[in-house]
Order: sequence, then C-alpha cells, then structure tokens
Amino acid sequence: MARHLVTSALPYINGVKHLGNLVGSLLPADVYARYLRERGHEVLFICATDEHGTPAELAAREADLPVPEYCRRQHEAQKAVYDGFRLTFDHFGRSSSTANRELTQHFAHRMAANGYLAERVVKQVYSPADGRFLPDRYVVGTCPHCGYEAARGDQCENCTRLLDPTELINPRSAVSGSTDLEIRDSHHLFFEQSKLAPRLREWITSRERWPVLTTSIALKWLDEGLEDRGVTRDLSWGVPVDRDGFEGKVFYVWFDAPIEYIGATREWAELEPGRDWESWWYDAGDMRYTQFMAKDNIPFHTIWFPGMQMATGEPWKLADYIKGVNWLTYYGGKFSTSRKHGVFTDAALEILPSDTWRYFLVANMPESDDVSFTWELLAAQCNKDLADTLGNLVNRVLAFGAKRFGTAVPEGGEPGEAEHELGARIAALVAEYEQHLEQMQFRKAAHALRSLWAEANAYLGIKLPWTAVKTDPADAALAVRTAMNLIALFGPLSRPLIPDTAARIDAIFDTGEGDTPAPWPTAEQARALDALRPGTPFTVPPVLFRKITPEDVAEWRERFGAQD
Ligand code: B3M
Ligand code: ZN
Repeated sequence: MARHLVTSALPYINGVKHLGNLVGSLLPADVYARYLRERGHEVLFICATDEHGTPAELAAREADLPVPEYCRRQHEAQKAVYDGFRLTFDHFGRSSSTANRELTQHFAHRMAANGYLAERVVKQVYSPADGRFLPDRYVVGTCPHCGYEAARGDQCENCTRLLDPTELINPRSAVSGSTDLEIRDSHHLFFEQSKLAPRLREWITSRERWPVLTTSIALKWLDEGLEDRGVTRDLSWGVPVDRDGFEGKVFYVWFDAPIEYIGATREWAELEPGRDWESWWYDAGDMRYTQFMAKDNIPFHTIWFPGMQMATGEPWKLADYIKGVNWLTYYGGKFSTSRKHGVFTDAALEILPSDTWRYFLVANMPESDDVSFTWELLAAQCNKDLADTLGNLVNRVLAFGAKRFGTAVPEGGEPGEAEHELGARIAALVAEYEQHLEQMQFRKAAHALRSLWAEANAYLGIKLPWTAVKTDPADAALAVRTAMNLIALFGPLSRPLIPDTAARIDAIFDTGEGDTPAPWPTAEQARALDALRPGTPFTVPPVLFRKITPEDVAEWRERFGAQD
C-alpha cells in the first residue's frame, strides 16, 4: 500500500463557489481520495481557501467587513458547503495561516539566495480616481493577443495567456471604470522563471501518462517562452514581504497560494501531536502526489509552482500526476461568480441531495471537452440512472423479498449458468471500474458503475422472480438472494461517488458487523455473489432517489436563469 497526497485547487475566498469549481477540482479529488482509502492506501487529502489578493479586499469592502473577518466568515461558509457535498478533506486550511506565511517567506528567501528573484523598478498603473495602485486584475481592457475586450490585466480569460496590465489596449480601472490612469514607478521582486525552462521541460516531458490537456497546456507555455513575473504587490492584504525596502508590500496571491498546499499540510500537522508534515513534502520520494484542477490553473501547477519549488534548491515534492479538466458550462455559457450566472454550490444543496449532484457531475465531468450543464440533462440522467436503475432496483428486490420470503435473505435454489455468467460479468466490470478510478477517468468510472447497476436489472429481467415464485419458488429465492448480493456489493462500490446512498445501502443488511461499512469486494467476492449468507436480516429502505419532475425543471430554469 502506498502513501498518497491528494490536493484540490484552492477555491478563492470571495464567496460561495459555483458547480464549475466543484466539478473542476474539489469533487474529482474527493472521489479519488475516497477510492484510494477504500483500497487501503494511506491518504492525505488537502485543500484550503485561497484568501489573499485584491478580490478578497474588494469583497470585504463590499460586505463592509475588515478583510480578516470577511475571510474567516467566508471560509466557514465554504467549509459548510463542502461538508454538505461530503468532501473528505483531511484538512481544509487557509492560505492566510501563520504556517503559510512562514513557508512563503522561506520560499522567497531561498529563491532569492539561489538567484531566482530579482529586484526591479516597474512602471505600474496608478489610478488617481481610486487613490491607489491598481493590481493587475483590476485593470481591464482589450487582449493584445486575441482581441477579447474584457481581458483582465493578469490573464486573458479568453485565450488564457498571462498578461501584464500595460499590454492591454484601452485600459480602464475595474474598480471605478476610470480611464484616467497614470503610470508610476514602484519596485518589486521578479521570479526569473525562464532560467528554469530547460529543467521544467525535462520534468514535464518525462512524466508518464499525464493527461494530454495538462501536458499540451504546459508545453504550449514553454514553447511560447517564460517571462519573468512580479511576485510582490503594493497591497496591504497578503503575506508581508520581509525584505529591506519592501515595507508595506505583500506577495502576489499566486505566489503564496500554491505554497498553501504545504502550509495546509503543516496546519493539519499542528492540530495533533505525532503528525508530521515534512515527510509528505520534503524528500518525500516514497509518496505519490496527485493534483486536481480546472484548465485555467494548469500553467500555475505545471510551470509556476514547480518552478518555485525547484528554485528553492530544496527537495520539495513535485506533483507526480496533474489531473486537469475542461469547463462545465451553463447552457453553453460561462458559469460566473461575479455575474451570478449558473448554479452555486449552496443553492444546489438546497434543491437536491449531494449524491445526485456528485453522480451527475462525475458522470459528466468535462474531461475530454467542455460539457454543457442543463437541467433537462440532469433530470433525464438522474431519473434514469439513480431513481430507476439503482433506486428502483433496490426497492423492488427488497420489498418483494420481504413480502414473499420474509425480512431475511432467502435460501434455496442452486446457482446455475445465469448466475455464473452474471458473476463473470460483474467481476469484469468491477475490474474495469477500479481501473478507471485508478487512472482518474471519471466519466468512464461512472459509466462502469452504472453498468454494474444495470447488470442487476438485466439479470432480474431474465429470472423474473416475481412470476417465477408461483411456479419455482426455489429459483425465485435464488434470484432474489443473488440480486441482494449485488445490492450489497453496490454499497462499497458506490461509496466514492455517492457516499450517502452507499451508507444507506450498507445499512440494509444486518451482517452482524455493526456500523462497520462493508469492505471493498475482492474479485472473488464479485464473481461468487454469495457473500451475503441466507438468513441475513434486512430492512426495506425508503425510496433512495426521488424523481425530478418537469415542474422541478421549470422552476429551476426560472430560478437559476437558464437560457437556450
Ligand atoms: N484560487 C483558483 C481560482 O480562484 C485559484 C487556485 C489556487 S490553487 C493553488 O481560479
Ligand atoms: Zn486573449
């Protein structure tokens, strides 16, 4: 069994996130972490809120709160939502922690000592109307590369290129809209990442089986040439730069944010004696580190952060695998936090159980391309897969079993060809499912899980115990027992995707193990389908998934502003 570190990209602090953030990093990371734990690996699953930078400052001002208080509240609000989605972080930290401040300052010292941070005077945008220097992303204008008119000064959302605000055509202040912008001098630290380009290229090209999306974005960046980038800002909210002449300046949010993966691990370790964070990060050759993120974050994780780690000259653990995904769109348009377009995670939990969301989002993960979310698709797929294929199966089998044979797994009948063939197919599907989860092919994993549920229905469709019971009760009992065994397998197998439902399935059969969840089945158990002994008491659970009605769809379209 191996040790695994799993991190999800850190959600930014300025408000509850939308479904795109969930599907892009948090959820796949959780499914993977859960799967690894099921298979007996030691897992540390780390996430945190990314709290620095101007958007936090501005959101706090809008909420009329001091920034630290705003961040504290928003952290708690996000944490509650992630608990609602059953995300099993070992620690959900905060990039504003002391641990992260110390690590960030340490990184900067090491990078400077090794000649990767250079001091430069830069021309910076100053807005007299706003009375402040404008951070990059608060200067907006036309992208010089693709012509997108609402490009931000740090990055063009349209073509994903990193920008410098002075490159923008027709720049204006995003705070006040003022076009009266001055250029003033300010001194800053620059990360000379181009010096690391050969090492980064060698690292990226030697990675095995990375997703094409990840590698292609990383190589595109290297091919275009790495530019030195400023890592300090004229702001008050952030990690202070502890260097002479830098009083009043802080590190750029993208400098301290990835370091918070380490910071949060240290926060986790500080919570209990005996935990150590260094073995996960420093000289941690024996451990496998997997990162999850949406595609806009890929450059920061394939180039920027590993470059920072290399530049320290210290043996920080680099990612072994970077899973990047495309966008989930809302009716083909952008989910947008700022424009309040699409479904927010807190609202999502108000209308449907978390398992419904988890299943749908995993089954439609934008792995090979962008995927468009629609309420119609959600309703159709969840009704079919969750309510019918799984939910109905469970209820039908248990209700019928209870009625005809009593509330214990029935005995009688001898497994024959139908059961042997079924066992072979189930074992093969379980192996396929495991492989997809291991390789983080989430859509395929959801497909395999759904196929497992469907096998149970197909088997019952052949055996028809509801009618067979009149002519051949032993064979009907065999069919019911076999179906119950399948249902029992669906508990552990469904756990990474739909943990609440899995727990309800686990609770159906009283195997004498108390509250201990059923273990992940071995290949042999999947094939034999007889782990559940005759006589095992069971209860008939209430309906697992209620159907989504056309009225629901109409209401949600209205509430969340769907447009075709
Ligand atoms: N907070 C993602 C974003 O807000 C950013 C990820 C940081 S990961 C170190 O778009
Ligand atoms: Zn552009």
